[in-house]
Amino acid sequence: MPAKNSRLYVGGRWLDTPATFPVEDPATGEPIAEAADATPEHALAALDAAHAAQAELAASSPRTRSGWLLAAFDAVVARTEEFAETITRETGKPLAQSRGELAYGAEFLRWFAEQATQLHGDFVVSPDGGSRILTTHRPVGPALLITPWNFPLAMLTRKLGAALAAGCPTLLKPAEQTPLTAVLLTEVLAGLGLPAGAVNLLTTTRAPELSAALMADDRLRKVSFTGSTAVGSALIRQSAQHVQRTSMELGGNAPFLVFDDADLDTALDAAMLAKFRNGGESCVAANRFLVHRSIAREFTERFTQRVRELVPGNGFDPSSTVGPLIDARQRDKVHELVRDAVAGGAEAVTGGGPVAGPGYFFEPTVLTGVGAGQRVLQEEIFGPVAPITVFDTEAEALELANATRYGLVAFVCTRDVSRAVRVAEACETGMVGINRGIVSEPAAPFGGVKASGLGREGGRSGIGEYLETGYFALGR
Ligand code: TXE
Repeated sequence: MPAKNSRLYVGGRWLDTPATFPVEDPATGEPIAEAADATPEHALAALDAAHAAQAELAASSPRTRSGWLLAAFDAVVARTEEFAETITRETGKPLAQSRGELAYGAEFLRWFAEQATQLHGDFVVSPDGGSRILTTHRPVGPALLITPWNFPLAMLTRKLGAALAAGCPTLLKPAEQTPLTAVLLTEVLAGLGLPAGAVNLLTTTRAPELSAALMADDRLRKVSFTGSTAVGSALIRQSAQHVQRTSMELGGNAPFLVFDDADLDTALDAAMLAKFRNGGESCVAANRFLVHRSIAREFTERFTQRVRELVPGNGFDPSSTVGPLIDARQRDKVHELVRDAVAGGAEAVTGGGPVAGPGYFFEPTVLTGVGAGQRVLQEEIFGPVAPITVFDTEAEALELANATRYGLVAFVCTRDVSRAVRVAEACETGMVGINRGIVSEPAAPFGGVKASGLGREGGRSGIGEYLETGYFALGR
């Protein structure tokens, strides 16, 4: 695939910038394209355009917004291979997983197309019978959508679909590692006849400056962010000045609990998916495996065998099952966590270090004997590393599962339905996967509690993140 240089998209026009930045192929470390490097001035021009588009979007009919999103869904799906290749090019993930991301990401456009026409309010008679309350919805206003590099298409469509369905103009700020998928999506959207300013694209290396400039302007009404908890907290603080709405999908530290009555084949399939899909670079990746002592040996042996069969390699090679980490910084972070665990007495029963050669590959790794306080159990690993800890009782398993500041997802493997319900309810997380390794889908209200975030993306509540609820009070 030829390298493709990128431009900004502001107010319905493509813009070149004097400054550009290189986009790297993480499988080789080689540059593959130059992306436009937006300045705060570009960002404010995009906000002008979004603000100008607000009235037209707010006045558009639900059917019109639904039509745009359905057209976007069709156009994205029609270009599946181009999207999948672009995703693999800039993230390194195996092509089959990029196609999977495309299918998943596109579904948010279709889901929110349907949601746009399903907005209902309430009609309430006050308890004393003296008034009638009719609830209303209106779009929050221009929304800044800041996305990470691990799912460069799906993280955008999950936000964009909801924002456009609600009638909010958008400013897309993709991660600097993965601007090219965002450019391709914007090209698709640019051909659909949306009002100029409804979608603006700001690729940049200057995310902190751009978002600070935008949030200092009270015409920006919403920030939806997916990324690290540190940046999410900083954005929440910045949003205080103009009381802008925020949605935050932040880090995770998912426990994966395997009880002694679990079906081990099911648990192993779920474990492989929960840990190694996307090379572990996912906020819903299993971060800690908690296994009942009576099955720990068998689980560990069979899991380790499956992990040894994984093939790290270039995503364009059909035999590869695990891609590289996104950049040297992420690879070094994962390596540091593994080194720290091993120094603290853990054993790497397979893997344990970077793969020699070009690119940012890390060996699929299983760690046993990890002490409770170690960093690898406290921090989000974001890589193909699976620490296994043994427990004796359900109460101990739950205590370990909840001993984290994060609360995005937990996984529970058991054949006992009562236990599944009991444990799922006791997990301090937004989501629980029961006998499965994946929880994300457009119909589900994705999101976390504690330091994992605020708000929900997808499901019936996803669109509400972009709507203000009001009411008309009628006397009689
Ligand atoms: O995230 P950042 P990084 C976690 C994961 C990973 C760690 C660091 O543990 O190892 O975070 O990754 C933009 N104002 N997750 O450094 O910096 C940035 O340009 C406004 C979990 O890549 O949070 C990018 O678009 N924006 C996660 C986005 O924020 C800022 C996904 C994410 O980058 C900004 C990614 C600022 N001050 C990482 N600083 C998940 N929840 O899935 C950065 N950005």
